[in-house]
Amino acid sequence: MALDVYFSATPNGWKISIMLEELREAGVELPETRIHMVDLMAGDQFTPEFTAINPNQKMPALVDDGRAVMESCAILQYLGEKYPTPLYPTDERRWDVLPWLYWQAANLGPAFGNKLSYTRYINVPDEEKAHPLERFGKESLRLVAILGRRFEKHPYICGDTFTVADIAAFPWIRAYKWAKVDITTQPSVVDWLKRVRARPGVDRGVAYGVPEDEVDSFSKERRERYKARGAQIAANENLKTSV
Ligand SMILES: N[C@@H](CCC(=O)N[C@@H](CS)C(=O)NCC(=O)O)C(=O)O
Repeated sequence: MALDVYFSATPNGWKISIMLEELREAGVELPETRIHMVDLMAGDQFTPEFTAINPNQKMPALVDDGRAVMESCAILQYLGEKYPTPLYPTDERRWDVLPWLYWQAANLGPAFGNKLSYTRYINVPDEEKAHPLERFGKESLRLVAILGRRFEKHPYICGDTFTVADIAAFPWIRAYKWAKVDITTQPSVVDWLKRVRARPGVDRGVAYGVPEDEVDSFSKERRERYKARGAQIAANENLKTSV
């Protein structure tokens, strides 16, 4: 019995590493966990072996004793159900949490991801990307304001307890400078970010795949590498030739 996690050091990857560490922090004894680094620049996500695990050809993915699970938020739900802790209520209260997990997958992730991509990776003249930059920038700020309203009422997205909804949102909100989304317009979101970052499980989770001295601030070389990788993924040459 082992958990095989297919991982890269990106916001969607850190959702899973944070979940593993938060489960450990909550006292769960996980089976042997093997982390397989997915080199997105080398195109590992397009290999037949990886496609058999994740037909959508994206990282992260999980294989648990022969059961493959794709989509980061589905993996959070899978692990939450399999290893019950307050991170994911398995009774009726899961309906306080599940909609916010879907909210992250359908709203926050795509808006921040697109804003980041147009800001840093898509190499076209500024006037050609003015519309998507404005669209995804405004949408990201709208979503940050929604979170801001939540944190006026309680410390975490779904109430007084830290859950998988916080785990899903945290790595994207944490990338706000890289995506150039000014979350400081919502001080309660900045406070939440600090509150979540201070958790020992989160601290260990965000360290996966990154040198110790670059966990909270990437070196210039690493930023350049991410930019090159992002530009390559945004250009999607592999996809163009495979359809
Ligand atoms: N909705 C997916 C998104 C996964 C995703 O976009 N992963 C990116 C890295 S953060 C990826 O694998 N990109 C490679 C590619 O697009 O070729 C999830 O939440 O798991």
